[in-house]
Amino acid sequence: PKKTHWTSDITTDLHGREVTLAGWVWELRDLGKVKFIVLRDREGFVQLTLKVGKTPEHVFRVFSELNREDVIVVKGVVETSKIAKRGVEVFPTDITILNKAKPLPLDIWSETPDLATRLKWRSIDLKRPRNLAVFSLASKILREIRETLYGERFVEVFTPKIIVTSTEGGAELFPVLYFERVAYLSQSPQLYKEQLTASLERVFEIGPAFRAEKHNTDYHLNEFISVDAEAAFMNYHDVMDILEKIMKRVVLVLSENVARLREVGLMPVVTELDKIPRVEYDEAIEKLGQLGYSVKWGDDFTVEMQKALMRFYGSVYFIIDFPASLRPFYTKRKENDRSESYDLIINGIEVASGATRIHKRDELEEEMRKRGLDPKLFESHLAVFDYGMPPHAGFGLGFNRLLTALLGLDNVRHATLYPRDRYRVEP
Ligand code: AMO
Repeated sequence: PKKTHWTSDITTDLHGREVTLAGWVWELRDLGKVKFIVLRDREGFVQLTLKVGKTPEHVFRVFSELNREDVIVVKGVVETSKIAKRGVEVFPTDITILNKAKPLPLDIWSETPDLATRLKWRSIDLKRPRNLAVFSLASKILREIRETLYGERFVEVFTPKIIVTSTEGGAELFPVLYFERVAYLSQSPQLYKEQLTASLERVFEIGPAFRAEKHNTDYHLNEFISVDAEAAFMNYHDVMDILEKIMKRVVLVLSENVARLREVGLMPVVTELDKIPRVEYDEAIEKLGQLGYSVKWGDDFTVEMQKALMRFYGSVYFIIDFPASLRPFYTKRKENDRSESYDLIINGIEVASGATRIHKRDELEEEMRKRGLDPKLFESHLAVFDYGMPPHAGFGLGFNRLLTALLGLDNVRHATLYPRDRYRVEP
């Protein structure tokens, strides 16, 4: 039997229509002559009502066998109702059990067990309405990001995840045995995306990035989804303009979905976004000084500081022109030891970072040496710069962090289907 409708499609407009639904038994209530099944699917819930005299006898027999989380297909007729949630219910004419479920090892109905227990049983935990809302939204946001980038004439690419050189600092690499040699899991598509600007001009990639960060914080994963973009003939302000376009569309999607999100207890950041402030690093230090933080020039900001800056700039802002020493070797310098770089901060969390890049081979080599990196190890990358490398700029946006920040979650693991951290490689 084919699923003709999702629970969210069942509205009063369908009064009198026959539908076929499929999903899971969320709740069973037996009031004698009237019995209720609350059916869940990804999109929400709908009430199925069984009434003596109205509902066929064989449907009652199926009801008596049902447990919560059994998988069922239901054929029935939609009717408007004064008492049912959302003003609509379905009177089943047939129910088929596709699979039985044992009692669940954790409560998904009323309690919220601790995160460790939930992650241990992650597939079951994902049935929780809040998680369904988070990950349905995640997909919608990804679509907006892709659409925006397509609109700006970017092409989507895939670069290798097995690599030989570090891009974001050597200490955070996971080694892998690659036949007779050691290779590493990619920390970022940085070098490939830059190389591709010399041919495809504007590229983006959405894929996993691996970081062997030892510290186990609320905002760090060892594998996260990175949205990387890189464009020839652009500088950092041009790519910030693109991030701004992305953010405007993302915030719009959030506001379209705000009802469902609030229903499951989430407090999304929905602010009017016009121009996202671009705050110079030096100014941020000064403002933090006013608030009593003593930050030395050359220090990075903490989450606490970034949250404090929201007082001046709202919940979404860029910090720009970081000291060059704080940024990776490929970042273009500007005067006074600053760089053409930026971070995007949402709700105090660094969600993206990017820069104009160096496109001259000799400058790039010099920056490598300054950071103790041996240019010889980067020969295959550097060679590309000899044959027509355009000026270019880009960003890397942490998708799990973006969700975390937008939804006001307290841990990035809530925005990750199957988190990988220091103590978790399963499930
Ligand atoms: P960076 O290292 O700042 O820059 O990473 C870019 C963005 O990725 C996210 N992120 C993480 N998310 C979860 N867990 C982690 N361990 C983690 N590390 C990073 C953050 C961060 O802002 N190549 C550059 C980007 C560029 O310049 O284009 C880079 O990787 O949201």
